[in-house]
Amino acid sequence: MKKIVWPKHSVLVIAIVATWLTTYVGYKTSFNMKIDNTMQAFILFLNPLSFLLFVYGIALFIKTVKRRNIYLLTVSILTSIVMFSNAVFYRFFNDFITLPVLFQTNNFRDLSSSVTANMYWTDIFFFTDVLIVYLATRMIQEKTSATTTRKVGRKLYFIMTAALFMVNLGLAEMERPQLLTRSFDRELLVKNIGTYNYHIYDLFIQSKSHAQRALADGSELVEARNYINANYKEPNPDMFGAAKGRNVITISLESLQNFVINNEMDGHVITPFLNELTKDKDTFYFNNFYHQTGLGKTSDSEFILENSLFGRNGGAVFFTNSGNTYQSMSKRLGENGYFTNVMHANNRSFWNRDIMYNSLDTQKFYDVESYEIEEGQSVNWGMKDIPFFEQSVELMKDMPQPFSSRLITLTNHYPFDLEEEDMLIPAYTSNSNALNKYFQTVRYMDEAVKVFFDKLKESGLYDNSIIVMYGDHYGISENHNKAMGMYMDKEITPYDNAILQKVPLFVHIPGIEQGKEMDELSGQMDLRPTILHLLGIDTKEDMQLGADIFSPNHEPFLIFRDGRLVTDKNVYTQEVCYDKETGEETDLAECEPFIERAAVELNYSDLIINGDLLRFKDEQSEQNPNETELKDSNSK
Ligand code: GP9
Ligand code: MN
Repeated sequence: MKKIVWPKHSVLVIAIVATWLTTYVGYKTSFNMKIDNTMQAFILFLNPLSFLLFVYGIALFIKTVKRRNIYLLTVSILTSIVMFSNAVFYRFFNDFITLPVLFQTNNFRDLSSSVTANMYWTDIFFFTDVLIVYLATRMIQEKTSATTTRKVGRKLYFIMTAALFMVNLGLAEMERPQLLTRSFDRELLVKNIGTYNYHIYDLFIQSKSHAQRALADGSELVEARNYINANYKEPNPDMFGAAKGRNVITISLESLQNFVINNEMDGHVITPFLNELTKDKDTFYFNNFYHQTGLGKTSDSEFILENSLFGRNGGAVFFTNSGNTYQSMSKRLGENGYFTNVMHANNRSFWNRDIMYNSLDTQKFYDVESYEIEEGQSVNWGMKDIPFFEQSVELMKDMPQPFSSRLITLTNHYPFDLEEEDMLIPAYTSNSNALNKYFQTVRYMDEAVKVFFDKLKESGLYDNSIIVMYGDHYGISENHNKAMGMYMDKEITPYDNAILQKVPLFVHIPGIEQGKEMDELSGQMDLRPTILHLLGIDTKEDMQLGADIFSPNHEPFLIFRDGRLVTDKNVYTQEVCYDKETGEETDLAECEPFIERAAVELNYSDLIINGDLLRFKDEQSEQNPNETELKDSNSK
């Protein structure tokens, strides 16, 4: 092919502009980033540039044209892969990729159905720049210049790049003060410093947390312990030990949000069985209870339940800190004579469970190998909930008692696929396929829970058990706001999105006859102390951030992993304080003391986990006779 002669560095300039524009168009089409003003719009446009100038600019040091072209092409491919992967990830998690997630290779294999469901053929667009760079390298012949001008030009180029980066940071700092020091919201980071710089920042943060463990000593534990002790809530004497010695069955209800409870879809009741439980005399139904998970989804909810600590801000703590020492609920139960196990018909390695359960002192994991999955018993992510529950009860019959089993359901998982025979209600009609099908899989899960209760009664285990059921996290992400708005007949605001994170909690204690609907504002962090207290196990010395929901002193204060929060009067989200009653924006001062406290609690949780501080706890309690006494009285 005859090449056209263009000025020096044309290919480099073309490559930078091509990737810059592809990135920007990618931002606008594949991510749902809220832009409030022209300055923010400008920062978003500008933010890929400094990074691209820098990486592509390295080509200026490469002497041969051939090598330089290969380098430019490689950069364009890598940046395209970064954008493409983020887009696919975003569709599912509504978030940008953070490094620890990339190391979750096991998960990615299993997640493949979600990943493929989230890959669109239009994603080929992310590689437009690769094509342009390729054509440019083939078609353009550059003029040459003298070595001296080359050197001067190079210097100037990198000075300008650094200057542009500083301008970008300066504008970002004006828009979001203390962005890099305080903010952990990935969307804000990407909006302000760009995807590429964000990934470098993420790398920095992650290595820092590795260093944190190495640097931690027992001293931070004392501070965290003082805070936790000061916030300890005495159990309600009427409830403490109300289920002493009974089996504990916790059920993680996949993606179940509270809005479906006691609600209808086009005249169809969505959760008839659970609705009955809300009025049942043996059930406490919590209608103001929130999930507190982050990127680790189900695994985060398990982590919170076990430890009453938050998961990690980036990635899943089940992966990043599976080697830590924990003081889990399973451990406490084991010390009190319980056979602790988890039942979940999925691969052992998913969410790194096999490794993490060891650290959590879970004695047995009934994974997919423990189940017989016959023809027609599998859908979507794996075994259907009904046969799963049926077989789980069979397995329970052989367990030593008292046992503690956590059953993790699966059918109501995105993308909410179901076979025709299991569709007990029709689909909804909106622009969101996910929401349309969600009602049907929720309805199926409700049926499965009913089957479980019946089987448990038949097995004779029911009377000597308590059943605690909770939604693990949201099922319908903010990407479906439009369809949700149609269903709820209102426009969904960030305030509504926060409120939509409510998941149902049922505490079913056969024979207690005091059950009622409870509206105490509470969350998953409260599960551990609540359950242990019901069993008559003291938690006063435990490093937990949640509190017993039945405690008369339980505080109405709920913190999300990302720093959003809910109190009895306000909701704080996206740096806006809302009046809880009206959903209208209100004075930030109302939220401020809580924002501060939320930061303190999240920080203690992070310190404990990143520093692996609980490994120092036993050493310290040896010097603390109080703790030893408690352990003794518990084991009696
Ligand atoms: C997988 C199941 C679902 O085993 O727990 O995980 P999720 O994607 O909901 O976190
Ligand atoms: Mn889940």
